[in-house]
Amino acid sequence: MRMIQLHGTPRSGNTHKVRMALTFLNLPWDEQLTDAAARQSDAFRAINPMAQIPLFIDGDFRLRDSQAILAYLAARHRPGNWDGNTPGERGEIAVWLSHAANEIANGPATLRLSRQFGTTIAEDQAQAVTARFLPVIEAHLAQHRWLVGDRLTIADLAASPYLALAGEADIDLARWPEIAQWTQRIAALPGFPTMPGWPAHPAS
Ligand SMILES: N[C@@H](CCC(=O)N[C@@H](CS)C(=O)NCC(=O)O)C(=O)O
Repeated sequence: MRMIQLHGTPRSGNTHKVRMALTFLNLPWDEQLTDAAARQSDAFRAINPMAQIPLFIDGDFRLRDSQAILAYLAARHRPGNWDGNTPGERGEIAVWLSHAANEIANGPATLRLSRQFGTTIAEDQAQAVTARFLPVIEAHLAQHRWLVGDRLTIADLAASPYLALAGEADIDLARWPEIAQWTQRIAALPGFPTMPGWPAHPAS
């Protein structure tokens, strides 16, 4: 049987978005460890000119970018339920996918890169983006159990990993209880694939 290939690393939150989706969809896949050196290889650049993970491959079909891969998997396997049943839901999901690729990537995920991987970052800028965004999602989650609608969607899958990993970015989630509870709620879903650094606690 043809097997999905996922290029990633165990500590890549972007890869974990796809790992969660594949697990919840019960789709078998092979994970190809693609560390920094492998990402720079000619062989990998030939299949992903951005030289980034995650990269999703299913036969002749290749897709890069975690948000794009989630959108593809939802459209293919959970249309409506995971990517919005109405134009309004689709728009709201797009807001959170956009936050995942912008504020979350440039805020908490960037802070984590400096703490965990020694990357040189623009610290003030990453702190400012984080300080602007966290109160917005905290207030939203105080009113909503899931980011959009009354169920898990790809908005939750895209936005959650780097917020669950906030401790590794020196962000104290005790200050953000709604975010903390939502990441725990996701971790409590049946079959949730664990990730190093993602605290596993019983969810409310
Ligand atoms: N927009 C991309 C960003 C992917 C990304 O930044 N991946 C990181 C690992 S989590 C990476 O490959 N970094 C190496 C690099 O950018 O050179 C996505 O959401 O998948």
